Amino acid sequence: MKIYLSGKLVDESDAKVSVFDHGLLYGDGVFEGIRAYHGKVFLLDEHVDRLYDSAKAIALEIPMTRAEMAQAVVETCAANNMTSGYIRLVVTRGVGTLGLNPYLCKKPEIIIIAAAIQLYPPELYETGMRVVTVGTVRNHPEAVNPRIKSLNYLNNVMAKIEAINAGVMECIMLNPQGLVAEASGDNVFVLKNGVLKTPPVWCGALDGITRRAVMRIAEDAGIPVREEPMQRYDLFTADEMFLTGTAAEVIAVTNVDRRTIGDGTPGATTLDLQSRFKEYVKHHGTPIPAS
Ligand code: PXG
Repeated sequence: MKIYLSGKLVDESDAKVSVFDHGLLYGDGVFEGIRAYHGKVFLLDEHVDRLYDSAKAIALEIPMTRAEMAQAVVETCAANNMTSGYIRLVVTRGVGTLGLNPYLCKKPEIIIIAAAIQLYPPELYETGMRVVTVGTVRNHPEAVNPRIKSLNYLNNVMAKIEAINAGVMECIMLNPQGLVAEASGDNVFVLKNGVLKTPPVWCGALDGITRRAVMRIAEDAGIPVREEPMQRYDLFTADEMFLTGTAAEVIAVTNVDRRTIGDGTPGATTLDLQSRFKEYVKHHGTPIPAS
C-alpha cells in the first residue's frame, strides 16, 4: 500500500511519523473519513472544505491549497488502484516540543491512507440496530466544538465504550443541556408524522457530509426536512429512526433504550432513503484517474 506523507507517496513500511508529533502527544490535529464508490471520491470538495474549516477553528494552517489537497487524495487512490474504499485524510500539528505550545511546531504533517472500509455486519442493515443513550455527555461547544473533526476523539471513544459494555454497537450522545447531539460516529435522524428531523449542529453534532446528502435527497424526494432540537422523548416516540455516516451510510435504528421504534423493523422511508443514497453516490464524486 502507498501512503501519502507530506508531499510524497511512500511504502506503508516507510510511512512513519515522529513520537514528538503533537497529533500523537495531544490529539492536536484534524481529519476526514471519506468514501470512494465506483471509481469516484464521494463529495470530495465538501470533505476538503470541512477539513480546512476544522483546521481554521484550531488555528492550524494547512501548507497547501484546497485544490492541491483534493488532487493529493485522488492521486493516492490512483496509486493504490482503489475504485471503492475508505480514505483517511489526517493533518496533524506536526513535530514540536514536549510542551503544549502549538506555535513551536514547525510544519503540519499531512497523511492520506486509501484502504478498505470496516463495515457494520450486513444483517444489521436488514434488522436495524439497537442503540442506547450514554452518560458521557458530548463535548461542550466552547470546549471542543463537535463541528471540528479533530484528532481528539476521546469523548466519542468513552461513549463507544459505554455502548459496547451495554451490548450494542452504537450509542446516542446528549449535549450538556440534555438534548440529543449525535451518535459516537454518526448523525441521528427521526421520521415523525412524515417529517424528517435531525438535531441542528449547534446541539452538538458534526456537520456530517452524509447528513447533508440525505437532507438533499429527502428534499428532492418531497419529504419535508427540519433541523430541530430533540429530546430522548423524540427518539422514543419516533415513527422511524436512522443514523448516517461515511462508514454506516444510512442504517435503521429499531430500538433505543429498550423502546421499540415503530414496528421494530426498518421503516419504509428509511429503506427508500437507503436506496436513493445508493443511487446518489454513483453520481456525486470526483473521478479517480487511471494510474
Ligand atoms: N458524527 C461524528 C462524531 C463522526 O465522527 C459523523 C458524525 C458522520 O459524518 P460524515 O461526514 O461521515 O457523514 C462522524 C463521521 C471511523 C470513521 O473510522 C468515523 C467517521 C467517518 C468515517 C470513518 O471511525 N465519523
